[in-house]
Amino acid sequence: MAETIKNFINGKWVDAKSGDTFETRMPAKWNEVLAVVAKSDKEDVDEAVKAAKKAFKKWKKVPVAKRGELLGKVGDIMVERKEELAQLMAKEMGKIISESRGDVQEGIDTAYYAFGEGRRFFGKTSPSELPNKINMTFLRPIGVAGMICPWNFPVAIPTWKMFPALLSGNTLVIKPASDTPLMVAKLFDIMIEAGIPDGVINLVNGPGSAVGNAILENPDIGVISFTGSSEVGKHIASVAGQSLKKVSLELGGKNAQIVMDDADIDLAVDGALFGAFGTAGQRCTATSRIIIHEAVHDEFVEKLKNRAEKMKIGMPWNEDTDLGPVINESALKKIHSYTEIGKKEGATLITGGEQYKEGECAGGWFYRPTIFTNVKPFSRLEQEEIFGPVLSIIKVKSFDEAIEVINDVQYGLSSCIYTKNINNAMHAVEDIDSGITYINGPTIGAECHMPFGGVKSTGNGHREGGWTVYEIYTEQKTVYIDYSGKLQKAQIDTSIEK
Ligand code: UN1
Repeated sequence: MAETIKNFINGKWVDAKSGDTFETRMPAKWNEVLAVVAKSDKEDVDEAVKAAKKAFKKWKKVPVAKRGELLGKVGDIMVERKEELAQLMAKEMGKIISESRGDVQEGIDTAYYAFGEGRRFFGKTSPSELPNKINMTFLRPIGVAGMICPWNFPVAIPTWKMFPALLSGNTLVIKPASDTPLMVAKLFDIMIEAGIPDGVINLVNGPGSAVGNAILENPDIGVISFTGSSEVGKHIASVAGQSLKKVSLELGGKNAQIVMDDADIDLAVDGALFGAFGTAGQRCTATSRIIIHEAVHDEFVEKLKNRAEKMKIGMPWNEDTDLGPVINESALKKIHSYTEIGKKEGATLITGGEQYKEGECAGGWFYRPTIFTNVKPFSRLEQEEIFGPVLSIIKVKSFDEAIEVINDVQYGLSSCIYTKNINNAMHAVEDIDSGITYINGPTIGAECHMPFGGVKSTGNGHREGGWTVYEIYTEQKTVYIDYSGKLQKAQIDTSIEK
């Protein structure tokens, strides 16, 4: 039986005003309809924003420690329901079950981090340049936050956006990805159960063209958070710029793993397999390129190919499955188009390169783990984000050449280097143009309490995660307190009393 997913506006589950709906299906079994979802448009968004704007007046007055306690409770309920959420995610998004559990865990971690922040929502104090005067800052919420979410982390990413926004005292309107509305609806059930007041959290389902754009254009939304492609990110920044909204963008990646001649090759192969084929390559942080020293190229490639070919492709909810489906047919077609592009560009396809249709996998969108060698820098295969289980291997002669190749792309999210040489490792930290660099670990696996984001076309300078996400959802208030009892003029009263 398909679930029905409504919108949640002003404390009530409601249909889209138009009464329209759309269906979601399982990536692993496309014949099965999983949910019938409210298909909303501008009218629904505007009503949600109205409710959020009204609720903001009260919510911002709830002490931040109390808001934190509510989010702690959200975390507790998520712990209780972790397995149920993970099983549902494997169905809805197709993520293999161990990684689905990890996705929910990342949401739990984010809730508990916000809980802690509720007791240390610090401003700064500073002495004044004048006597008998002190200066300080406070953090204030912005107002209504608009959130537009991707499907690849159906729990973690919505929590990265919602929990810090709520802790900071904002109310919100969120649009889940059209492929994964069920997980966000379940998160809403949990937040309602925890006692988040009516109007504070609002959920509007529907296509980006209608719901997303209505969020961008609504004048009462003060801050927008978006995770998705760089192309859509540019559109968002330009529309939201018209009303001077604050915008936080987490966009594309073309992440690479460098493997040096002194690396532990088995460890580097482990990292590449997890980084490239974990979540079927559908992470912003996925390893899309291996940049490898020629001295260890052949050994690495042989080991990687063997391991990739042994990966068990299957239903994502089975414990022994290594690789699940990709999200939908158009994703599969896009991924396959890069196999064709790679062949035309003269790269060597050593394994994969086709849809996997054996047994019950025939009913879903499965793609074999795909590896190309002899990939040339500046080819499309090497430059463009694919968002699937396709890995390009580029041979280099030196560390310096590896750094040049890794940086010669428009993106800069994650990166890693496998080496035993501390000097190489530290030069990589300094010289790779990316927001994240791992030493002797894969490009995926960011932890919720650390800043997350990238440079160049990967974003616009904000960082989700950690303490930095709170900068997105707050404004600074600077306060000067003069206890001299007389008019003191900054910049003018400069003499020192003798
Ligand atoms: C993403 O793909 O946008 O670092 C997020 C990781 C995960 C988060 C990825 N913790 O791979």
